[in-house]
Amino acid sequence: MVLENLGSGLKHALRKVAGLGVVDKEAVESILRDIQRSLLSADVDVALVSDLSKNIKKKVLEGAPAGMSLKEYFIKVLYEEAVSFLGKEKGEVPLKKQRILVIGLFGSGKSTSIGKIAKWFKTRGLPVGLVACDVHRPAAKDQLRQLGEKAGVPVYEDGETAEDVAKNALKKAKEDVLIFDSAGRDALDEELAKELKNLGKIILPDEVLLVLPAEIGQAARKQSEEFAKLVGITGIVITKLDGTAKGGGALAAAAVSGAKVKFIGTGEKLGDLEAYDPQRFVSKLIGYGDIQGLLEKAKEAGVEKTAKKLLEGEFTMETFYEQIEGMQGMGSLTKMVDMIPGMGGKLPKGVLDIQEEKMKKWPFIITSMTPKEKKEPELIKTSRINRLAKGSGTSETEVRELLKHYKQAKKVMKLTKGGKGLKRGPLAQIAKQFGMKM
Ligand SMILES: Nc1nc2c(ncn2[C@@H]2O[C@H](COP(=O)(O)OP(=O)(O)OP(=O)(O)O)[C@@H](O)[C@H]2O)c(=O)[nH]1
Ligand SMILES: [Mg+2]
Repeated sequence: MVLENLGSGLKHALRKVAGLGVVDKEAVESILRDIQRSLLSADVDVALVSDLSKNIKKKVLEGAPAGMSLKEYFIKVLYEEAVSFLGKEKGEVPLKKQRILVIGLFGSGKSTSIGKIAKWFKTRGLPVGLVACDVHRPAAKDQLRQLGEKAGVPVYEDGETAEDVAKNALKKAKEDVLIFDSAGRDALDEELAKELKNLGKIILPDEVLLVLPAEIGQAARKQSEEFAKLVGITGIVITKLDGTAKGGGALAAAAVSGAKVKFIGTGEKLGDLEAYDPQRFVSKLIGYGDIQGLLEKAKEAGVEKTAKKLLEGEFTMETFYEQIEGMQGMGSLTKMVDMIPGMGGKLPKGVLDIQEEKMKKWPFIITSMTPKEKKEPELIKTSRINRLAKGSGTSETEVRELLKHYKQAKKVMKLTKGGKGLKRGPLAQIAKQFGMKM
């Protein structure tokens, strides 16, 4: 199993969150300690672990956006931070005509990966050719020939030097995707850098993929940065993720090195290769269904955008409108209150019903406003109030009430810009604004 330890560590943490009674500072810290332990045992750099914990803690303690319980938000933050930690973006592999040069130190898995990548492109309908530019080790050409046979693709190997092999192949080969093997070394010394640069000048590769074995853990960062500086790389292949507990460290290190991981190798067979997508990877690692369901719930409410704006301190009638909409999207205000820890059941029923009835008309009033009025509701005075009431089929009193609530909300948001703590966070303030207590 790939990254078994890290996967079970994260799963354990998520289960713990789900089972929490109250999400307070202590609970958050205790769960973060568990996560730190499992990251450190996966050889993740201590500084990265510390940054990750700080990020998660900050986000969770700022409070959940409207429409989400804090527990759900905690899970969402854990998931998103894990994705960003292990790679942020997907390493796109275009399905087009291209030349790929594969480089890396001794035994990192270059040749094996080339066989796998050949199969990967072939299965997707592109003709592939392999070029045996490792001329240092006598058995290297034999190995590549065997890999080519297994993958069902031709191998070009004529020539004494690596440069000659490349030149001959470029003259002869007609395949869309050409993958060039190269010789490994114990270290990235000047000799290797020179050879790879020369090879690069002849091949003019679209991609230079650096192969790193997962067992080097956090050293992946340094190696990737050195290769990037000396010879230039366009992406990384992490191999042998099946055979080490240090894979998490290698992926996290690659993610901060600035180069994207394009493929991961998860075994010795030709099929043991995946185009790397951190989101899919983490989802698989911790159980796809749970996370997806949660994220969809968050999306439905459309609260993410609003929450962000609120946290940035931007507050207009539009933001206010999105808040109201987000709440109605979640069903009803009553339901939302039930989801907020510490709030459920605490309110006399009637209070909420009235608020909800009133709120239902607000979107009509707001949509009758001009863009300028939405941006600066302060402009809305007597004659405009009359117009808005008529335009939205409401009364002037109802328009005034909306404006009053908007003003109060804006005041609260200003006071709590970057609001701290659960009880004073934006969600609590919004709740208070609608007559609820936290
Ligand atoms: N378990 C596992 N083994 C792998 C993986 N990728 C490569 N290997 C093994 O690692 C060893 C070295 O692989 P090669 O492909 O020969 O490595 P190389 O970088 O071409 O080596 P040199 O050409 O000698 O520098 C072989 O025994 C492979 O079977 C992987 O993803 N998982
Ligand atoms: Mg090799």
